[in-house]
Amino acid sequence: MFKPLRHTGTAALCAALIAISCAASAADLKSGLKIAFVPKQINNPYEVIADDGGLAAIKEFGGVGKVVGPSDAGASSQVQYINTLITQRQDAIVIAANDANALVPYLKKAMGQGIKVVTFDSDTAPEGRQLFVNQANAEGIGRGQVQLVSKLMGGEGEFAVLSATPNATNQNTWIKWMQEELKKPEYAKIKLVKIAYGNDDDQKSFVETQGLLQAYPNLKAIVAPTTVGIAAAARYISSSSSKGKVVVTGLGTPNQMRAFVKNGTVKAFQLWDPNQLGYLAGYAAGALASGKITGKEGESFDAGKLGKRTIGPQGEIILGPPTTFDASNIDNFNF
Ligand code: RAM
Repeated sequence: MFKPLRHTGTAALCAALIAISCAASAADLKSGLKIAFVPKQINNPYEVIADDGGLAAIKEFGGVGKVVGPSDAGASSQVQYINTLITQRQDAIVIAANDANALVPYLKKAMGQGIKVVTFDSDTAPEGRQLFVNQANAEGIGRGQVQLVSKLMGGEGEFAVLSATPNATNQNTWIKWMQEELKKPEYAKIKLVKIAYGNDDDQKSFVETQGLLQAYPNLKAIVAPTTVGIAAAARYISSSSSKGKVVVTGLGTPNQMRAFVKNGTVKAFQLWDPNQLGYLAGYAAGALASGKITGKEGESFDAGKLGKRTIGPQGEIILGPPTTFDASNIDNFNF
């Protein structure tokens, strides 16, 4: 009896050792890399999930990760954090940019000192970073939002967009693609009447929702391509006389939207897994700071549980297509 037991123990130990060495050699990154995540704002639940994914990736490859950033989604508020990270000689900065251009000089300064810069979620102009880890194809997100709202509105009526900040690179790009999609003849009876900005601030987004309903009495839908905006709009509408009359859709986290789907305020919305977005960005930063990649199109790197990923045009890496959530599948998701 002793022998087989000892045998099993050895086998288990070998398996464990193989697992450890495989994990270490999978990405084969430098150990002890200092990588800092700078979200759009630290108190946004979406950004928190993404940052946690980044920290998990950094831990996997033996780096030292941290998250620093402002409590408002402003570009000037991010500058002081970038400057401090430069002084601290981080190996990489992973940032969700609150403006496409305003941060570029500071990020250029970081790169000039050998710090690798990765944008994720919201990009800068390409000269401000070496890589952009995008949640999904921007054109697909924008067109997809119009396709979804059109379906929910029955193909006709007025709708408004409740966005994040006026300078948010990601929302502005998605809105541009929404407007492009709206040019198609099948949307001839749909009209985008207003783009409002809730600044990814819950209270402001709530008040903007109220303002839209007052200003546009015939409004049939609000599309909020921001997790903060959609949750605030749904909360306002769920306890107003517009419930059941005005469609609320956009991009939201299943955990924030679940109650509104269950109470009938929201029929369907979309998103990707923010944790995977941060995780992918963490690995991209690790690969860059280890000299495995330089940011050129066609280079590949190991992204842990997400497998091998390849850099596309203009240093962009795409996580994957979004998911549409509704009453039939929302309980399969927990983020
Ligand atoms: C908000 C932020 C973020 C965006 C999501 C969908 O949390 O604006 O940048 O990607 O919504």
